[in-house]
Amino acid sequence: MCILSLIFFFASSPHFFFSARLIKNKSFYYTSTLLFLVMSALINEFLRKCVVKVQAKAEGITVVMGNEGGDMDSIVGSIYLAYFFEHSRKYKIQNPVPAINFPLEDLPLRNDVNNFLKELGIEASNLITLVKSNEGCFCDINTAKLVLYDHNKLIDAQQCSCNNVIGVVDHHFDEQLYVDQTKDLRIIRTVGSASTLVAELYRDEDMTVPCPILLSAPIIQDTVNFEPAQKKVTPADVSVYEWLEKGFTEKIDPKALHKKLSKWKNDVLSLTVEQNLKRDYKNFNYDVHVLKKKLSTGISSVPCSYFEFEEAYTLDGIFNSCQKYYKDKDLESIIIAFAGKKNGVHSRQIVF
Ligand SMILES: [Mn+2]
Repeated sequence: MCILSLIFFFASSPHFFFSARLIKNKSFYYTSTLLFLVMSALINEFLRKCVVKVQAKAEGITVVMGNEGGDMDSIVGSIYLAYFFEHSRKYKIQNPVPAINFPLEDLPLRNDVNNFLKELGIEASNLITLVKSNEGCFCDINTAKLVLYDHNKLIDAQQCSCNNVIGVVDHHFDEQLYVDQTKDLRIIRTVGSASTLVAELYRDEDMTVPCPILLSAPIIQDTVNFEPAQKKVTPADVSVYEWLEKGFTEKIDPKALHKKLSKWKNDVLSLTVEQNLKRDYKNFNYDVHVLKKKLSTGISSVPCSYFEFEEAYTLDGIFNSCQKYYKDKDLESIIIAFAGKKNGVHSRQIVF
């Protein structure tokens, strides 16, 4: 009935007279958008329920937390892992809620995630955040149990909650931390995407994945569309993707999806300099015994060449923003690593 009324809508709109092909494409687009909305409804409902639990300070909340970088893998995978625990027969995890480990207002820095969630009709305003900001629902990890997802070591600022860790699901190098306390839930394997490990859990319990295209996105992203030359993909990523694909309501070309997500992700010149510094940022602390202090260095990776960056923001603009950023973060130095095309040739540049 919805499709019929949509067709009626197009027939009654002035666009109807343009061309039959356009009409066909448009109604197809809206039909698939509708399907996405239906599929994403389960995720939206789950996220809303989680917000209510956190706000009501429900008993024994278990936070499934993504890492500080918060890429597609961390954000999407933590939602699906929490949703999995909510319905799992095997794992008895109390009140699982997903959470991002960065301020929700920084979500637009992840253009690919932000746009894809929008496209699928997922309400990002219902994401729970572990870092206080003006947006979203804040959750205090001091009073919650924790499942670390897409990382297996708490950041320095969260170390005080290390006794709360009850599980780890991750694809990074195993730091061998919290080993005893995570003996019931410790899944650490080197695969292209941590979302592969999440999808495997659904497969093992024969559980339906809501909106499976969303869980496929980080796997496609992290394995560079399963490209062996990139040395990211493993047989497990391929196999679980093939399983997820069976749940798609329409045929998806992973190559086209990868291209679209990457284009969104690398569209950084529409951000401010400060947003670019924050976007892919890592902090390193070095103990310097002679100075009897820690030296703090920040590294920001920017996916364009320095020339494009300077053209967009001017040298003064970049300098001023860097100065402000490193004062705010209390750094001794900041390094910007650029990777982009210079005269058509891929180049890497480092600016101190
Ligand atoms: Mn990851």
